Amino acid sequence: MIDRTIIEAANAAAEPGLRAEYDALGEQLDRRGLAIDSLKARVAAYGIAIPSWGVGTGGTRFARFPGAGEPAGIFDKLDDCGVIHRLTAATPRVSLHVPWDLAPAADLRAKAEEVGLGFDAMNSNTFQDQPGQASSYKFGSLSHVDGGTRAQAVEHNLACIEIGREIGSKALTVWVGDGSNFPGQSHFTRQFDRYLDSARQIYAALPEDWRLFTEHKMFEPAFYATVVQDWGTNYLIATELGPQAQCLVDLGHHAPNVNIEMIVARLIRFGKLGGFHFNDSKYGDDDLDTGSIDPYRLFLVFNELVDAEGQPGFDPAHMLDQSHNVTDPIESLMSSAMEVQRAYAQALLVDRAALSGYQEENDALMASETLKRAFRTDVGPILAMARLEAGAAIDPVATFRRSGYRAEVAARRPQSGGRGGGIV
Ligand SMILES: [Mn+2]
Repeated sequence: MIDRTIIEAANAAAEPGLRAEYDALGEQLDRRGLAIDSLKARVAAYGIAIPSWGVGTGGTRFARFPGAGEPAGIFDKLDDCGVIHRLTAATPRVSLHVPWDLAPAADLRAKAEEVGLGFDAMNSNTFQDQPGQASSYKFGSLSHVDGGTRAQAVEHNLACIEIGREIGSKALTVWVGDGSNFPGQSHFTRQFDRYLDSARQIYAALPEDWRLFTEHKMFEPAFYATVVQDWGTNYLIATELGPQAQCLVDLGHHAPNVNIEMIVARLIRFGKLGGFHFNDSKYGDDDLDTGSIDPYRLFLVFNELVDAEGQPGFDPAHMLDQSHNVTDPIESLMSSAMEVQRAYAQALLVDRAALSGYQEENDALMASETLKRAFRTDVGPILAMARLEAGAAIDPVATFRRSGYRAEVAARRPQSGGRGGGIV
C-alpha cells in the first residue's frame, strides 16, 4: 500500500496551483450558471469498477511482454486495485473473474476490506478450457451442440453466482466466445436457441436482487459469426430472459464507426442498458486505454447517461475492461478511471435546456456547439479537487511513480514469464 505521507507530501506541493485553477474555473462556470462545488460533489460520488485481470500486463495473440512485479494471484491483484483507489478515489470496487480469481470467500472479503474495496459484477469464463474439465469449449459453451457441454457451462455460471453471493456481488456478466469460423459450420437459429435455453437456466438461478448482464462482441475468437454479435441480438436475449437481464456494452465490441452513443440511448429507452466495459479502440476490439483514441465519443456516451439520470430503474454498472500491453497497468487504470470521470464531468456541463431548444428549432449548428462547449471545458481541476478532498492524489501517476510501489512489489513478486497471449 502507498503510505498516506507520500500522498500528502506530493499534494502539498501541488495544492496552491490547484486551488488557483479551481477558483478560476469556478468563476468561469459561475458565469454559465453552474456551481462548481456541486459538480465536484457529483464527480466525487462517481465510481468505476476495476477488472481484476486489468492489473496484469496484457498481450496480443502474438506475444505478451510481462512487466516487473506483476500480481501473482488474486490477493496481489487486490493490493494493486487498492493502490489505484487510494490514489484516485475513483475505483471503489473490483470485478472478479472465475476461475482466475478463485479463493475462499472469507479471505476475499477480508482482503477487500483491508484495502478498502468492494466487489462488483462476477465474470464467468466458458471461453477457455480449465485443467480437469470434462468437456471442451473448443466448439462453444452455452450454445454447444452437445448437451453435456452446455450443462457444464451452465453449472459454471451457477457456481459464479454462488461465489458472488458470498462476497456481496449483485450481478453476473456473461460473455461467451461461441460462434463459427466457416460459413455453414453452425446453424444460426438452432445455435441461438441452444444459447437461449442455457441462458434461461442461468437466469432462473439469479437471486432476486441480482442482474444478469450479457455482453455482445462482433467477432473474435469466432471469425465468421459470433452467437451474441451485436446489440440487436443482445437486446433479444435480455428481452427473452426477463426483467433482471440487461445488455452490457463494451465500447470495443462494435464495428468501426458504429454510433455507440445511439445504441446506448436505445437501450436506455427500453430499460435494457445494464452497464459498460470502458476502453478505446482504433480498429477493432483493441482494448486500448479509455479516452486514448476518441475522447469525444466517450463524452457523447456520457451525454446520454447524464440525460437519462433519474429515470426509474436507471442504474448502469460502470467498469473498465482493457488490456495494457506497453504501459504499467496501474498507471493505465488510474488514467482511464480519470478519463471516465472527466467525460462524466463534461457531460454534467451540457446546457440541456439550451440543447433541447436548439433541437426543437432544428438549429443543428448551435446544438452541436452546445455539446462542444461542454466537451472543450477543462474539468481537470474539479477532478483533482475531488481527489484532494478524498485524501487521494492530485496527480495520481506522478505520486505513484514517486512512491516506489512498483519496484517494491517487483522485489518480492515472482517474475510471471512471457508465455501465453493476452486477456481479451
Ligand atoms: Mn468486455
